[in-house]
Amino acid sequence: MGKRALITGITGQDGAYLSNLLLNKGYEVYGAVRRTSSINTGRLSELGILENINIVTMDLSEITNIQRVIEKIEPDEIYNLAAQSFVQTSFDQPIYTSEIDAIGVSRILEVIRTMGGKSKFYQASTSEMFGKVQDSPQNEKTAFYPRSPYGVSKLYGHWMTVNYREAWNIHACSGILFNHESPLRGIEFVTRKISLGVAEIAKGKKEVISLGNLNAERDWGFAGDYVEAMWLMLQQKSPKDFIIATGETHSVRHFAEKAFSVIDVDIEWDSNDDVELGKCKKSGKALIKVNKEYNRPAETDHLLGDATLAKNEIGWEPKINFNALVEMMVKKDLLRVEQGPVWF
Ligand code: NAP
Ligand code: F7E
Repeated sequence: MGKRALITGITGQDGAYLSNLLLNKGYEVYGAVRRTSSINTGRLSELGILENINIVTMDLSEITNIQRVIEKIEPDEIYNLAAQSFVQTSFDQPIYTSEIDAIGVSRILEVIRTMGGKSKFYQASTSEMFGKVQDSPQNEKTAFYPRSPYGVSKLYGHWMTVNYREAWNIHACSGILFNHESPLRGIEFVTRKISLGVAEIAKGKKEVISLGNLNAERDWGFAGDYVEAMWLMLQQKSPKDFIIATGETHSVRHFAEKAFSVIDVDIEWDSNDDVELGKCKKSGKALIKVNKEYNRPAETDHLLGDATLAKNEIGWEPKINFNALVEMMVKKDLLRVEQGPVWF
């Protein structure tokens, strides 16, 4: 019989791609879903895998719930992808974010420890832990300096993972993943907000996309590539943490230009007024408008990852580059807008 994996956050972007990967590898996949009033398994349905997953109810705020689920399944591998993952929201809901993204990790680790430490554990750590970057590019030795309650909470989860590995000999590791995107990305994140906005503008369903800080730089990769790194990390003989990134950085401004180029629109920037605009070069029509309300109280200005260690030790490398990623996202949203409705 194949291995058993438990994935928390299975309804999210990464949960969908990781489930697909593990099912293809012959795993029995258990997906932890928290109770919501609306159905949110749309990503799993879009990949055509919902029927192949054993759905279990589990919320990271409830330790007895976590314990019962893990005791029942006895998973070989646990991938902890569940989180309040939107940085902007973490400024409004810092305590809830800590409860899930920080203490939630301790809850799972405690259950694994209590059960004798048999399940391997993957923690979804993040480049947001580098925040105000102390060095560039960032690698496994770069000092952390988180800039949001999300980043701070994830840093706690990261160090707890390291500590349970060192103190209790649990096969636990933390993947420090840089931003990864896809057509399954939530619409609140900037890349998907842009790809969907471009598609809606192309189909005459929207006039303008409102964005915040256009100059923020991110190392954007494809989520489908990144879940492979998660699996590879749990296949190591001895657990270790890795940076997962493309080694390229682009600004939000550049992402937007590239996305519009997919529908053959060239953007020129007009910052003469108070409000910066991105205009169609041909028609002069404003298609992007800067709205400072999207600015964050503290920003992560620049991220650029160095994944050399992952390449050398677990043989991981990204396959999809920046241009291909942008194109994939815009093209998928063009189809969705045409066929409607777009609901994740
Ligand atoms: P996502 O799409 O926002 O998915 C987050 C998942 O967590 C959803 O399934 C959500 O369930 C679940 N969740 C939230 N609160 C929960 C709770 N209290 N109990 C149980 N489940 C809960 O995030 P993603 O992009 O797939 O990212 C996966 C993980 O990697 C997250 O931990 C994220 O912080 C981390 N990460 C992401 C990136 C990236 O660029 N994508 C980079 C580095 C690290 P609902 O569907 O019910 O909301
Ligand atoms: O913002 C700027 C914004 O929300 C990226 C999560 O998966 O990756 C993600 O966090 C940048 C920021 O992602 C808008 O200020 C401009 O500088 O897409 P984002 P994020 O904050 O980088 C990390 C690695 C994670 O771990 C997180 O879970 O874009 N930006 N204008 C905007 N951002 C948004 N959302 N909306 C705008 O209108």
